[in-house]
Amino acid sequence: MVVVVDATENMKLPYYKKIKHYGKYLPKAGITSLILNKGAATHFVVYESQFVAASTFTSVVKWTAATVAGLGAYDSVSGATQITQIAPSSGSSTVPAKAGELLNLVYQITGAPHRARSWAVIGELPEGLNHLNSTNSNTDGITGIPSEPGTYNIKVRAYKGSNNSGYNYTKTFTIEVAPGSSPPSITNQPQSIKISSVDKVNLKVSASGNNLQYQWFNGESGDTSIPVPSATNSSLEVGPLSSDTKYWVKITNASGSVNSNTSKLKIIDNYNSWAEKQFASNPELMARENDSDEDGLTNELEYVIGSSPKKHSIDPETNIYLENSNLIFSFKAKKTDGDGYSGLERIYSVQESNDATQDSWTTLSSYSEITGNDQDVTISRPLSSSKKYYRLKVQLREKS
Ligand SMILES: [Ca+2]
Ligand SMILES: [Ca+2]
Repeated sequence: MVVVVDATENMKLPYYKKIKHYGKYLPKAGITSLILNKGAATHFVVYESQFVAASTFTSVVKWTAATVAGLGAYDSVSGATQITQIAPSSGSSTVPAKAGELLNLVYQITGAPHRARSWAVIGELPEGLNHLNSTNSNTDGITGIPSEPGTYNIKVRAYKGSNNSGYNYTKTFTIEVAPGSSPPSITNQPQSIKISSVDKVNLKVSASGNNLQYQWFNGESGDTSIPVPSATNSSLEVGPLSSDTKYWVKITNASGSVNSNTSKLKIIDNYNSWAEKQFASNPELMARENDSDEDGLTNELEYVIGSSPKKHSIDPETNIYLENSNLIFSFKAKKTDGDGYSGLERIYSVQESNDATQDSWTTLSSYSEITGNDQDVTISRPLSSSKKYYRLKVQLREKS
């Protein structure tokens, strides 16, 4: 059933009215809006403009304007039998639609000597769309809110008889469902993490929205000067990295884009990452307690003090001697440098004891936590009559 309500003539018009005639009334009636809406039944209901203004279907209002503009073209349809799209794209065999937005596809058969008694849709409709399935009407439609973007070819068929019987005429329409109008929104940001210089890590981002495209960049979020080549997925494998590195990802779809937070990868090395590099060709020598160069220093100790685990290490820079009744103790506070020390600093403390037992060591307050920067450190202590022991405590720790 086609119900036509005219703004000026209102109910005086014949209740049944072909949409074909509608264009003729349009200028006179001054109706600016035409809505085809799937109501309680499968009626096309045409509202007047005031009603549209109160409607919550803003997308319908947009559609309405296109329909009115297209009515002129529709009126030029002539004698041969054909099925023509009235809305939303008058006269076209392509039907534009958008995921998440209401589509009202209306088409009409013209030129046929008889009223169409029944209609059919052949082919799979996009999810969310329904066939209005008009009866005794030369106008039929498909309505609903498509959810999946894509291109869908369907046939609509008008039958002379009821229940899809008798002479029929078929028209193919291509429904093109464009991505929805929601710009991407990030649900899970890529994390900032600490890794060692031999690690690989997967940065991941999650976002909502249709047809998302990803591009990762180096640097602070928003800085697009250094795109990461071929980094166009929701995850990005990075590493091994030799220094702190920042990444972020831009996510785009047809409706907009969003920038992720900056993911800061802080490189903090450890014994394993140092040993992996030192013993790349002999991984069986990697154990902490190993002393493959037989200099009496375990691998772990060589790592901490900064000597090579592969050659005999002598230390000409640590000295102890007497000078003018003072005990002089000197050493070089070595900087952390090279593979395996990213993000770490070397800290020295000088300790003394009277008997060298385990709990007897105390740190000399002026020589506590000296950060190694390749500087020479000299300690002068007056000789005492009693026995004194000194030791150098060396640690690696995360740079402050
Ligand atoms: Ca050694
Ligand atoms: Ca060594």
